Amino acid sequence: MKKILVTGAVGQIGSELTMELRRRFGNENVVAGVHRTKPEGKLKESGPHAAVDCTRPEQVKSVVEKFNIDTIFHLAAILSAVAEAKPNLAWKVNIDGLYNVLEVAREYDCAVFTPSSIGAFGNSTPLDDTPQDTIQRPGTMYGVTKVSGELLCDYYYKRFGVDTRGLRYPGIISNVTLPGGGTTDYAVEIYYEAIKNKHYTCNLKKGTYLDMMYMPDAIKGAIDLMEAAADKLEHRNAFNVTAMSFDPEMIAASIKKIIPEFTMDYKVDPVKQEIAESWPNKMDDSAARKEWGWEPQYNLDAMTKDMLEVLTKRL
Ligand code: AKB
Repeated sequence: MKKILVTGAVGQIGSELTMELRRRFGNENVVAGVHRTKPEGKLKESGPHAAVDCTRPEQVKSVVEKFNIDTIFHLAAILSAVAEAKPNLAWKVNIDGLYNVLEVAREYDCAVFTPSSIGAFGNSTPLDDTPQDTIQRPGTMYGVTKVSGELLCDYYYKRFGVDTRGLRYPGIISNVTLPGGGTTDYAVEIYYEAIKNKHYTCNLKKGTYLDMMYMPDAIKGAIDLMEAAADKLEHRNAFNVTAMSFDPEMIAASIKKIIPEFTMDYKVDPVKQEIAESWPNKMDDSAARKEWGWEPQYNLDAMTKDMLEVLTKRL
């Protein structure tokens, strides 16, 4: 990785991944690809940025050419709840956008990281210890695009030799940029509300277990995978990765250890609830551990402590 482009660089993962890549590979070597939202603050000042709408192939191509890019972290995507509301947009961004990126990568010999998700699974997938290789019949547009994306990336590797790699991310919890329109967003919002109001109204039911991960682990995982020895990778594009599994009661209990007066009630969003129930309770990520040394650092209480410290200072 010498010259890197991050699409979706102002998004939840992109805003932090771009800064970490700049820290490791040099500010001038990491281009923040931005679309509607313009970069601000350190993200804008610390390195180059360029307009990249992944649905416009000529724009992707011209940025890759101009900056001599060799690695693309393709993060621009529509998340699960928005994808259910706007399936047409989800297809355009998540599939046509990925196709455009892969075509440019083929032409310019770039490696490509693409996040898949727990959303790539569905009701017929085993919910507990979800195997690396298992049934994938998701019933959401997000899931359809994620499974198709995994297959498309495999195809570009096998057919054209493009160095494609990817992770099946669980819900990502972070404190820099809010997620936009996912089913797991509650696990981020709860910390902000705990600080601001000492109360949170949760939109998923008690007992809804989902895999989750703190942002530093998500970023380290993406970079470690891209730096892993190619000959060790069997599952290039769709590694199960998880750091913890919890339900709303467990995250609330973890917050209560630090803010005892915190309370939570429920107002369930039926769309998000249905999506969440079709996703694994807990994935088996042993293939990632074995093939490239995946090992998360944060469990629920360590993440809660850090989230509350950071957000207390800021809010
Ligand atoms: C979402 O909830 O849509 C995402 C995901 C798990 O892929 N956070």
